[in-house]
Amino acid sequence: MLRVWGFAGVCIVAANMALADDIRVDVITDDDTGEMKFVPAEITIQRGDTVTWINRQFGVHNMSTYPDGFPAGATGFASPLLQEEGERWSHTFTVAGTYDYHCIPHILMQMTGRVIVERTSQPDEQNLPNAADIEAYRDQVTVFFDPEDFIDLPQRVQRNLMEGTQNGAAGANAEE
Ligand SMILES: [Cu+2]
Repeated sequence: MLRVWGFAGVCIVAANMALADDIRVDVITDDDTGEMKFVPAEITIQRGDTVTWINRQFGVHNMSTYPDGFPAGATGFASPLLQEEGERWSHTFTVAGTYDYHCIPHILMQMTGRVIVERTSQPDEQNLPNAADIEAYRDQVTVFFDPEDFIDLPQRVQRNLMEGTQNGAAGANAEE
């Protein structure tokens, strides 16, 4: 009887240790429904925390912030492609605010996620993409989509692909 108790105690300690600082988002390809998703799609963490995305089965995915999808003063991210089961990628968040990201190959399947670091951002606190941000994003998207097909992409993606139409800069274009 004592031995059984001792064994159970060890298991509980081990489980708690594994959970500490283990902030995980599963990258899911659901073969039954055809759904591709990040689970959980939204998480709230603290500054300094590291999030690890884990590909749960074979399937080509990545995690990229929209150029206007992270707080000004922070850096966005663009992970390499994950493919094999168990492949993972981590990012450490040091600036509070909202980080909206998506999987570039599955833009059309609305494979999106959000990380909130301590609190959500006000819209005017988000990064105002410059030409270099937009060019880098364009490079990511054109790996999977022809520029002539950009018109079919979700609005937020299109907005981020076009220089000079961002937030404050929109006024200049509105005069056309
Ligand atoms: Cu994907």
